[in-house]
Amino acid sequence: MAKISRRDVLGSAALLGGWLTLPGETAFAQERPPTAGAPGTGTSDGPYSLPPLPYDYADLEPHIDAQTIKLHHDVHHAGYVRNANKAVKALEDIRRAGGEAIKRIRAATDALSFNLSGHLLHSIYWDNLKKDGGGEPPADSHIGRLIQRDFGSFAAFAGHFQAVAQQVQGSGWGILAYEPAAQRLFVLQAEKHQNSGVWGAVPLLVIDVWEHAYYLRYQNKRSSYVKAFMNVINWANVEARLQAANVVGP
Ligand code: MN3
Repeated sequence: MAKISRRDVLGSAALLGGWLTLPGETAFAQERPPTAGAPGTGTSDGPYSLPPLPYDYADLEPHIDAQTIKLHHDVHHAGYVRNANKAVKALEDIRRAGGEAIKRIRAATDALSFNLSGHLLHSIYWDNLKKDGGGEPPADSHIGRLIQRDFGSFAAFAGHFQAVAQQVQGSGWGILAYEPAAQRLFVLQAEKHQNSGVWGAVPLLVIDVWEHAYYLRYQNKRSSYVKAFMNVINWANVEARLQAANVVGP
C-alpha cells in the first residue's frame, strides 16, 4: 500500500474555487502552486485559464495513452476554458446591452454551466492521477477511514465507483464526493458536465467517461478504461481535497 508523502500532497491539493488552508499538521497551503480556479490565475481572455498538466503526456501509460492525454488536455480541456471565458463575456455584454438582449440570458447561462463545470472537473481529473498510482489509500488516512465507514470496504467502494462510471448514460463523469451536510461520501454521476450533481458536495475523485477520454486506446470498451483508471489514482491528492473540505468524521 502506497504511503502518502508530503511531496505528493504539496503538488496536488486544490479545490473548486481556489485554495483553502488544510487543517492541523498538513497546513502548508501557502507552498502549493496556483491551479485552475485559484484567484488571479485568469488571463486577458477572462477569469479562467488552462492549468498545466502535473506530469508528462506519457506518464500514465499503459493505462491512459499519451495521445489521449495530449488531445484531452490541450484541445478538449482548453476548449472548455475558452468557452467558459466566452460565456462570462457574453453575460457581461447582455447586461450592458439591455433591452432585447436579455432574451439571450438563458443560453449564456447554460453555456457557463456546461463549460465552467467542464473546466473545473477536468482540472480535478488531471490532479487526481499520477504515474504508478492506484492501490488503496492508507487505512489511517481520512479518505481511507471514510471509505471504510461509508462503503464498508475499499473493495465495495471500488465496485460501486466503477459501476457508476460504467453506467453513465452517454457522456459524463463518475464522482466520489464529500457531502458536508451529512458529512459523508457519495458516488455521484454527472451527465455531460453539469447535470445530476448535488449542490455543495465537494468532488474528490472524478473519472471522465466521455468517449474522448478513452476511445483511442479502448474504443467502445469503457469498462476496460474504468478498470485501468484505478491504477493511476493519486490518493494523496484525494486525501488533500478531503482535508481541504474540512471533513468531519472518523
Ligand atoms: Mn473530458
